Amino acid sequence: MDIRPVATKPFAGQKPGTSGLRKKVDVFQQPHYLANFVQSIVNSLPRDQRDCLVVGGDGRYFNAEATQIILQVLVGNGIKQVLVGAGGLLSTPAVSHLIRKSNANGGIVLSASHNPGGPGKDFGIKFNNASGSPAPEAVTQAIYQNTQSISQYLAADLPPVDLAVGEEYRFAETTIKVVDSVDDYAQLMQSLFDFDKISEAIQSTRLSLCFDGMHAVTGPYATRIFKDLLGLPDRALKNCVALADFGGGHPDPNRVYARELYDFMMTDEAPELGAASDGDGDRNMILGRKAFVSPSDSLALIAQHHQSIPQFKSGLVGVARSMPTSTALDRVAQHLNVSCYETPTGWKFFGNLLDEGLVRLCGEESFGTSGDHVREKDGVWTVLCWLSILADLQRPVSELLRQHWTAFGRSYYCRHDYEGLEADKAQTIMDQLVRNRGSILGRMVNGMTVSDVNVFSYEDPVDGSVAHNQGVRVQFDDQSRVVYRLSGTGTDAATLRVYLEQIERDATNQGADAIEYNDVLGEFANHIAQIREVSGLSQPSVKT
Ligand code: VG1
Ligand code: CO
Repeated sequence: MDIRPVATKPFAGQKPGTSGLRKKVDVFQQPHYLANFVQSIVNSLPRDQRDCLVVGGDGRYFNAEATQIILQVLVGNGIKQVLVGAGGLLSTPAVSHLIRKSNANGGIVLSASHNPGGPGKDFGIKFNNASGSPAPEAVTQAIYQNTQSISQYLAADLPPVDLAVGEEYRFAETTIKVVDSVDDYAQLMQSLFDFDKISEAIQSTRLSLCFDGMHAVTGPYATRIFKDLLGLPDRALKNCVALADFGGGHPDPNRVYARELYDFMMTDEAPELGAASDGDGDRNMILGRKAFVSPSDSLALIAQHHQSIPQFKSGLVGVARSMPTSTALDRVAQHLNVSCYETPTGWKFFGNLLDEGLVRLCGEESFGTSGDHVREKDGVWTVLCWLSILADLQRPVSELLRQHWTAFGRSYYCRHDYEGLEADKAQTIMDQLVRNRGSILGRMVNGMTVSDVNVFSYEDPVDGSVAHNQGVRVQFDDQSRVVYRLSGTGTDAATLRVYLEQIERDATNQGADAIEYNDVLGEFANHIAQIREVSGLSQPSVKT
């Protein structure tokens, strides 16, 4: 077997976004494109941090071929050990755990998360550091710089590597070990939750679940954990066979794309809990019987009832949410007397807070929640949190929600996405908002007055790094707000995200639909940002 330097040239635009490098599959399929990026990851690692790397992906189209290319480059570079999930499959939280458990120097995740997969669809790659966290900006920047000056990569002429569980190979300086995709993660979950208690509630029919795997990577995880270990019946699991094109669907667990589950949960026959996960297993949607739990509320309720979750029995210490996520968490944190951090969008910003032990629970409005057991958001873990809460409190989800709103007020929350914008127009909208600050201040809607317009910057309290330009906030005198930011995960045109939050403290007004409740504010948001004038879009493409 030869190891040879391969001459190459930089590709423009290999710049990681909110969560890694995401492009159309055919972009990744170009000769050298993926190898260049992987070599740049290796180059960004100090020489003494090239001992062990984890590799795994969500199984989408091109996952198998990409895994072989990555192995060629890692062997070419003499990485001492590579741990790869069977069939090249690992959920994103499972990669994070495996990195931590095996003291690896980092890991490579192949995923475009909730974006569709298949020919002509999306693919992605990201690097996680030794603590299992998505690489911080300084590292992604170094990787990007490298891609822009690369002239060669090292590749080994490997035969096709059969990624059957238990296989172990030795090529040149490298040992490749193929690990079961689910084992380690399932063991971690068993160590964090009281499986006996949940299982007992299920057997006594006090607790039931319907989980939709959306034909994505969580299928095998859900089957092992919910069916084999907790004893839920087959009918509790829907779409749990992982497919390369996610069954043609959009593996995004929200009311639009997990419609079937949502509709079922709104019927009298629904189980106590409904849940879905995304392409790579880090997102989750939580539903009760006839109750949708917004991701921001799910985070706040997990914090409120953390005593029902064994992992958090010793207390939360601190919690964190991304800036656009609703302030429901802040009110619970205040009540619990723990600190609450506000970070930019993207899980990488939670890494330092978790590593320092400043926070134990984090979440984002985009259907992401997790704790200090890994450094990624974690879909199946969130479902186990809810099963623990329900097994312990024995109250329906709808009642827990109502009780939360009565005690803390309800953040009526929703997000309007304007998709398919030309990049310069999207930027114009953002720039104008800041420029027109003076004329936006003092404007009124729904009896609320705009009291501030500002651009969010974040200084990391641990390493002092600063992230500028993380979205524009329009704040009202009653703590309601509108946030604008541009998506960093798309693969073609720009998406403008408009986040709407209104806080209702009157318990008699807390039963409305959040999307309808925010429609007037959404129109106001379109108007003050001149979205219609600049882009021609008078309505958002998606409301979630
Ligand atoms: C979106 C979400 C963000 C999330 C990111 C990755 O980013 O808004 O909260 O962290 O996706 O999630 P953006 O830049 O498009 O708004 V996943 O499940 O794709 O790893
Ligand atoms: Co995801």
